[in-house]
Amino acid sequence: MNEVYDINTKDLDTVADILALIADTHRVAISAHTYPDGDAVGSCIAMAGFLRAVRKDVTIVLPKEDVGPVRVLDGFEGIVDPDAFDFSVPPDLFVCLDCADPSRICDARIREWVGKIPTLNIDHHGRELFGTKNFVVKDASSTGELVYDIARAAGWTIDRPIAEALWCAILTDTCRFTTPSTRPSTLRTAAALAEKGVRIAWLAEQIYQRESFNAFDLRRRAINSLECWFDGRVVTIALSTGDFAETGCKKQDGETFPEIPNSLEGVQLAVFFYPFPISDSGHTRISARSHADSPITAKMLAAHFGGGGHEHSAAATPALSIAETKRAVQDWLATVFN
Ligand SMILES: [Mn+2]
Repeated sequence: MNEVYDINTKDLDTVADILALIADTHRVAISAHTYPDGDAVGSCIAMAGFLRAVRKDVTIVLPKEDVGPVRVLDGFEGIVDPDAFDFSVPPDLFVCLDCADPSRICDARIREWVGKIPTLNIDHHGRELFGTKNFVVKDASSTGELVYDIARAAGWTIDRPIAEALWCAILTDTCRFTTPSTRPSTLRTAAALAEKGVRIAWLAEQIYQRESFNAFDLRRRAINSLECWFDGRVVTIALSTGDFAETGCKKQDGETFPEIPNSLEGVQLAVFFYPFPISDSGHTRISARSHADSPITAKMLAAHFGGGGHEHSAAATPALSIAETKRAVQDWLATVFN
């Protein structure tokens, strides 16, 4: 088993517990967080593949239009949008993936299942154990790695589409195997998946080398917005509702933009401000990344503004305009960085 588990075992139900929960069910719904990223979508597709192989009637329920380039995965087409799902017939089991807490679940109607129908919660944020059974490992690289560990312990068969879904989950959540959460176990998992025939170069090209010219225009605006605070220890970028509207871009087009300020020399804390939802200039997303030498981690900043996430990658959404949010963040950081 994964070597990160020994420091997190208190959060873990066993795979035997999980299999017992699954055994009594037939109609399974799988879902994940709002604006599902590569880890959310890949984990859902893999879990669906595993459960279908053991003859469950499985539906993945996710807002498809909010999904970015991982839509190239086999199995994406079969995903059902919440508006097309028949909520009058609840599933026997809800598998909730990559959600720190129920408020992160992508649809209010799905959120209502928690506490009402058997729920399996698999996640690596670790804020809340809201499932009937929980497989929550706070420091794991990705939910995809946890789904792999369950599958391996359960003896489930990994075919190429499942391997590619898990590969994308791990690849994207580790920023291509570079985050501090990337452990030897992560790479062993990746190697095991590669042996199932993952099209590594093709997937990388689809995910990282297919930026539209509109998205590139948005990136250019983000770069132009760059500000250095506190001698460059904090670097920010910001996009407005107008930037998204004028370029015809969606939220997912800016998914990797925190890397823009985060990649500069000497940066300790990088922050990307944008309207959230992108049409609402009254709410601002603070998407933060931090380095080990930062006196304020991304998680501390997010927590101060009512959000959460991982230690060095976290977010919050205060009900403030971008200008107000920037001022509030700068004022709060000044107490530490000045
Ligand atoms: Mn994740």
